[in-house]
Amino acid sequence: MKLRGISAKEVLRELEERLVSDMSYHSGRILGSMCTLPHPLARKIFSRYLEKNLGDPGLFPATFQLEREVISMLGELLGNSNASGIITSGGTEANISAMRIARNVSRKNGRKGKTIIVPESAHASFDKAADLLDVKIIKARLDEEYRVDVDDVQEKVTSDTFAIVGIAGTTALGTVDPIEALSDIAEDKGIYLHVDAAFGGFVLPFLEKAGFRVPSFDFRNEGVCSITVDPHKMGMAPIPAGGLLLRDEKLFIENSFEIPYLAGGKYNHPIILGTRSGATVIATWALLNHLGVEGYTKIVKRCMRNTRILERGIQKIDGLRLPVKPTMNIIGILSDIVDVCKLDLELRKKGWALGKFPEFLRIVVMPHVKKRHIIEFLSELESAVQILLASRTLTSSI
Ligand code: 0PR
Repeated sequence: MKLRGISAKEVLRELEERLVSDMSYHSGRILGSMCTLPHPLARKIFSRYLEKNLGDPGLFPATFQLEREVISMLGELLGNSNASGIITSGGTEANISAMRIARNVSRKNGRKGKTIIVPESAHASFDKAADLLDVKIIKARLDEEYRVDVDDVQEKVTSDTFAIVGIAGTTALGTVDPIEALSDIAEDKGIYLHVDAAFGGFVLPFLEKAGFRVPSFDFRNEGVCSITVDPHKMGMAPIPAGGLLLRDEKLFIENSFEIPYLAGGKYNHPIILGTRSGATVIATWALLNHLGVEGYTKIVKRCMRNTRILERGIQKIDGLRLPVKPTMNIIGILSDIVDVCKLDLELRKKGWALGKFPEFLRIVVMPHVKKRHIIEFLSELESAVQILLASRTLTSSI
């Protein structure tokens, strides 16, 4: 650290220079991210209320009230306006907290609480949860549509199982697990069911409103105990804004940590963080009110239109195919003739940043990805495939 600070102007100038190598959503070249440019209104509000700390909500009772309202709006969106919940730092914290609550519930009921069953497609946050809670994670097979195989889940359930996880919008392909069937298993065996709708929670309800056929995934399934839903993904809220909704408020209260000495008065922390952003909550409240169901439906419809353009474009390129028809604005790219790792490298050379999974590449058609970016991408994707095919022919002819 410098002994004597430099002027604010110099700092800003230096930052501008130093940060040029960061990618920008404006470029349209970030194709593999579930985050996007925050909505302009959210950006404005976020910077106005930076000091609000919901780790000590007694000091900020009005912000705390807005959080209750956000939770109630999200609950209503996800089939239960009485849901309880909290805005978290992201989907990871929400998923870890849900697994902790599930483990505690099972112990309270005199069960062993040793194992969770998640789909093979589950986000890494469940591996983190298992590690932190020191429990075993068992991964259930996927079917040919990349959804969890319910029979495999059923077979893997034992008396040690304390939670089952279903995903509504998988990280890799945006597929939705058969939550109804998982809910039946959970109810039948008395096991906690958590739904990770970190991404899909801000997409599926609006797709439904737009007339798309959407599988049932929310609290309307009786076995669903909690849902992760992240405003900082398709909700267009500033980072950090995840969300954890619980069907039963009692579970929140019973599993929180009492902090008696707070300046605002005693409060029970139900999640991992202590000090946490109130600005993000206020910004989320503002967006839910400003955009409303109609505004979000418009955004989701636009993303889906672009997804279809991308889908058709990929299908026209020889040698490429989709692993599965997109359920939402996430697309996989698979190839039987070129190595997708090499394809990814080729695209990276041209400045495109996609997600890379072992078998396929992933594109998330977020609001910052416009039609013109997709058209440009498709043309460079086709040339990248041709370059790889040409180099393959060259190698095999030597
Ligand atoms: N659940 C699901 C289904 C997710 O896809 C993710 C993150 C999480 C939970 C965890 O959410 P947080 O990252 O908020 O804790 N999915 C994205 C992914 O892994 C996260 C991400 C976002 C990665 C932007 C890259 C990026 O540029 O793809």
